Amino acid sequence: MSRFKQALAGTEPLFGLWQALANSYTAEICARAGFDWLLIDGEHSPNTAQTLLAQLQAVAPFAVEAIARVPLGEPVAIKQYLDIGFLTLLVPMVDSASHAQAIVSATRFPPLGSRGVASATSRASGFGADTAYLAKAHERVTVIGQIESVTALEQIDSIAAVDGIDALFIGPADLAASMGHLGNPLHPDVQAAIAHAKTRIDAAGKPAGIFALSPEDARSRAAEGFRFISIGTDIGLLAKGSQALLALVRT
Ligand code: 3PY
Ligand code: MG
Repeated sequence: MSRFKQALAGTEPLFGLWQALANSYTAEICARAGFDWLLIDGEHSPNTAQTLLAQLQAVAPFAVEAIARVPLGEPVAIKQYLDIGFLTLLVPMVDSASHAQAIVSATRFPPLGSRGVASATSRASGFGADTAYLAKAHERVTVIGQIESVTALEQIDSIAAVDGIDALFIGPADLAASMGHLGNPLHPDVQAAIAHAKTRIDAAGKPAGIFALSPEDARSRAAEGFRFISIGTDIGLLAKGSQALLALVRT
């Protein structure tokens, strides 16, 4: 079983930090802080395969799970992210069971799925040194789907039931937008939808994750039983920290 799946099966909530700076230096600093996981964002941040790889290498010495968010749930990105060595993928905008099945298929080599084969040339296989890689790769991968639209909410039971979708992560920003509350994830209707989604994910017996909107929100989400919770972003820390420092000096 993958490391992250094992951690999700434990009892302590796993706290993570969003990496949106697309930078290996800052990823290394954040890895040192002791988070359970870092989310390296290929959807909204200015990442390339090279910057993703550099961040993965920078955090490798630390006991932190490097989760990569692919730009979209399609095979080319999934293949490339797995080949460079990410073991855990967060896939945005998963709206149907058939999409979820296609995503899982893209993470497995035939006959289990449809992932294209690179073995001796992939970092994931230790550049060929790991001779068990092709046979074992699917056991090491964790696939997390994002629930972040009205359509996904309607389909949540069938999405959660897909074998190989290991966990589901609620994206409050896109969910709010999809519900007509752009920029207002704290709207009571969005909060109610999140609570409903959590009960459905629980009913499927899968771990639920969420992007918390503040430290207080993160603590409440942990108390509600969310298993993995993003508690901030690298950009937020830098922006707030730099503003606060200047405010201390410039009166
Ligand atoms: C969202 O809130 O839409 C995200 O994708 C991140 O949580
Ligand atoms: Mg989103």
